[in-house]
Amino acid sequence: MAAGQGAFSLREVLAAFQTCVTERREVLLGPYLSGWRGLIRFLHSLGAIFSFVSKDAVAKVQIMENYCRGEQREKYVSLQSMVEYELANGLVDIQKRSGRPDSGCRTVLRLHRALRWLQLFLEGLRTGREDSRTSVICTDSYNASLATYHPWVVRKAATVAFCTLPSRNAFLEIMNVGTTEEAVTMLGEALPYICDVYGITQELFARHKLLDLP
Ligand code: 1PX
Repeated sequence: MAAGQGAFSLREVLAAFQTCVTERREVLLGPYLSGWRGLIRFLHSLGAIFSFVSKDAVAKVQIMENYCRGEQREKYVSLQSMVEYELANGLVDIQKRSGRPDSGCRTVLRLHRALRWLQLFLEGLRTGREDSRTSVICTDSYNASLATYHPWVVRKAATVAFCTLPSRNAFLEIMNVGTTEEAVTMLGEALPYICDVYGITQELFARHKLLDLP
């Protein structure tokens, strides 16, 4: 099915990360979360074996969307305003989790770590040889990023699910961007924006010592 006829293209999904960053180098939560929503839709199309991943991702996006629509919504316009507001009001559990609702900071941190996986994975797909295996690219990207933060059982389930991924060329095709060459070109254009969002967030969280939130 062509893009625009019901199927969706990963080009539009990744474009959300382009619109995230303002001239003042702030990361806007609206487009950031709609980027994640699009990725989760794409994940659904990869089969039920990934439902344990999408459930967790949906839950985290939902927490953030609730903050963005809630009473304090003007504090949740950007990552910068969120960090400032939550820290100033003692809303972030720094050492260990208390009975309080999950803060925006700890929730975004989980998505931020997953964005690093996405960056490595898409770069692996982009630069991979035609006959390279998506499962290997995905496992390598995961081991170099998210796996560090996951217990054994999650790592195991993830590795099993990765084995079901289609070949690199089939994967590039289901991205619905056109030919494999066009998909590779699109990835080359989109990745710098994802790297930018990742870099700004990493710097912000590092500056406020928020990179290890429980
Ligand atoms: C062209 C490529 C597009 C592919 C789209 C794929 C979208 C993937 C979305 C992944 C979002 C994962 C969020 C994980 C957040 C997390 O680390 N959560 C853990 C910690 O949370 P907690 O609240 O307890 O501190 C939680 O334990 C995680 C559980 C679920 C397992 C996460 C496995 C992540 C694997 C990532 C890649 C999967 C998709 C591969 C498809 C190509």
